[in-house]
This record gives sequence, structure tokens and C-alpha cells, in this order.
Amino acid sequence: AQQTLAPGAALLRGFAREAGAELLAALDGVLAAAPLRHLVTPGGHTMSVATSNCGPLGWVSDRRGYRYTREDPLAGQPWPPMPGSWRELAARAAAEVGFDGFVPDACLINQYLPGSKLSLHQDKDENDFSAPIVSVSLGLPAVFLFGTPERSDRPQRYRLQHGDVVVWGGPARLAFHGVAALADGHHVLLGRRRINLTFRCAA
Ligand code: MD3
Ligand code: FE
Repeated sequence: AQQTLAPGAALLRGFAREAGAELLAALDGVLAAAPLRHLVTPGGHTMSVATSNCGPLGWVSDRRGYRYTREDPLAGQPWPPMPGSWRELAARAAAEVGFDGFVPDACLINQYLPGSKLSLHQDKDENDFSAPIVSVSLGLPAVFLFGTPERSDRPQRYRLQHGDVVVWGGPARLAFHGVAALADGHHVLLGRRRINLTFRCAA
């Protein structure tokens, strides 16, 4: 079942549910190589969400700005490889809504603990806005805020649950979006946290 949130934004409810445990089996290895960290924004705020990356490119932020890098600045090493099961799931989801041949070169991993949130923002550090972004929600549910390319438009709210996948392309690609403070809870596979994977074509 596919729900259209806006032109270009397709919610695939439960698309990653069956693969969820397999996706999570690869998570610990990725995070052992590139640990989660709280990035600092150019404005000097420390993000409440903890992040890491895998794949050829990874998204980072510091006082100098936002950018994609080939190395994890913590390790001074390339980001760990993107697990095949992750890349294949993202490609299947993209193809489901008409984006054939989606080959992401970056996967951003966001971890939310109770109280973590992500303020309204646009994703525009990628070179090619014609490629979609695929997001996979795992663990605790979150309230996702989905606006328009105009910051002042009031966002719509959607509850994203374990296994939900969203494909953001076309006119939705530059929409403002964010995540409300995570409510406490317990998830059988992830405990008191939410993990979000976003697959991008950054180069
Ligand atoms: C809509 N992550 O990492 S995923 C991010 O749940 C980010 O961790 C959120 O926003 C999270 O940048 C939301 C959904 C998402 C991701 C990218 C988008 C929605 C998007 C890009 C354009 C429009
Ligand atoms: Fe984003």
C-alpha cells in the first residue's frame, strides 16, 4: 500500500518490516567502525540526534558548515561500506515508486533517544536533486513533520513506525521537514530508541 503525502513523496507503510531484523543485524558492525556522535551545527548548537554514516560519502556538520566527506573525521578513515541488504532495500523502495536504478552513495544514520528531535530543515547539500532520498524508520515511532519548499508553510504531521519507508523525490525533494521530540517507549528490537536510515545520491 502506497500513500502519497504530497507530489513526489510516497509513504510505503511497513515496506521494511520483514527485513527489519536483517537490516538491524548489520547496524552494530557499521557503528563499531563509525560510532554515533552528536554533531555541532555551524551556529554552534549540538544536535540532540546522534549520527553516523556508511557508504562512499558521509554527511557531517561542524562550525565550518555542512558537507559530505569521504572520510569519517573521527577515525580519519573512509566511512564503512554500505551493507548490501541496506542498499538493496533502498533500491527496491525507490523502484516501487518509479525511480529505477537508484544507487545511493551515502547513507546517513540518525539515532533518536527519548527527547531527541530534528528541527525543520531542507536537505540541499547533495549535488543532484533529481535523485530521490529514501528514508527507513526503525524502532520507536516518531512524529514526522512535513512541510513545503516554503519554510513558513505549516508542516503536516505523520506518525512513522518501525518498517515504514518514505521516498522523497521530484517536487518534494526540497520540502522542509523535521522530527518532533521522540516520546519514550520500548521497542522489541531496538529498546528505547529510533534509528532512521536515509539513502542519498550526494555526489
Ligand atoms: C523530505 N532525517 O537526516 S527522514 C535527515 O527521521 C532527516 O531522521 C529525518 O531529515 C529522520 O536529513 C527524516 C525523512 C526525510 C529525509 C529526507 C528528506 C524527509 C525528507 C528530504 C527531502 C524531503
Ligand atoms: Fe533531512
